[in-house]
Amino acid sequence: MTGAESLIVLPTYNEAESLRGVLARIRVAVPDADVLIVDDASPDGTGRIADELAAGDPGVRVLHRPAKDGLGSAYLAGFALAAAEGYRFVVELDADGSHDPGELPTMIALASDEGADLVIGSRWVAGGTVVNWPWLRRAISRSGNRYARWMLRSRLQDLTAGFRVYRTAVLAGLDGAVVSSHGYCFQVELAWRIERRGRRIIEHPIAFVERATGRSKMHAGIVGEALWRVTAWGVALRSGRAVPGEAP
Ligand SMILES: Nc1nc2c(ncn2[C@@H]2O[C@H](COP(=O)(O)OP(=O)(O)OP(=O)(O)O)[C@@H](O)[C@H]2O)c(=O)[nH]1
Ligand SMILES: [Mg+2]
Repeated sequence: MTGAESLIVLPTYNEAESLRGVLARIRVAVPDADVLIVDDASPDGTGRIADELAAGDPGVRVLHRPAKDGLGSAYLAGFALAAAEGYRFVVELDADGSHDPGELPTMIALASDEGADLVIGSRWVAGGTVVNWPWLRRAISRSGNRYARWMLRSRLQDLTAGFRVYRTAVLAGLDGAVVSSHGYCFQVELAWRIERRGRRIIEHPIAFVERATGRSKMHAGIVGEALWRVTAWGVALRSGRAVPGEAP
């Protein structure tokens, strides 16, 4: 801990080719922020690279977990550390180069100066875009977001986005007992629960760039998880039953 206000959590699983470049871009964009790499024993040696990077930079730490346990739980571990150490803001950022750290000064300012509790780097608001995605991927993201928005009665355009700045205090109580999804659905669930608590959310337009190296961990199971959970929550909302994880 260096007295920084922001902790950037970088989950990694087999990102050996991109991690150095992403960290270098973070250092240029937000030199004052601290970084926590959460690596799940990546077979490609990402964890070793992370240790090397941390050895040369007092603002970088690595949390090694023994096995792949999903994006959601990696972030929850990072959020817990941010809360325990008193960081004001905690940042979600993919380690595959899809998210431009150059947006972070603006996104953090929206939280610290404009009072947003959550800033979402959004592809689907005016000014946002996706670079190098095939039409199918684009269609899944767009229609999935439209469905979730309608089902969950949300006003957010990009519920699945993984580039975010949270005021650490808004995450209090949103731990593994409440937020139980893993892939995309983790992002949907967290944004939606924060929205339902009446917190201030700003969607900041970003250009999302498809990863140039490594392999996506997206698969049909992740889309399936999101579909059935969003549907179940939407049904609970409409039937007047308590939403799982919320007090009736
Ligand atoms: N620690 C950890 N990191 C993960 C895990 N699964 C994915 N990640 C990381 O989470 C980030 C997002 O994962 P991606 O594979 O890019 O998935 P995605 O962004 O949803 O999908 P694409 O858009 O296809 O790239 C990347 O930095 C991954 O390395 C996991 O189980 N554990
Ligand atoms: Mg990605």
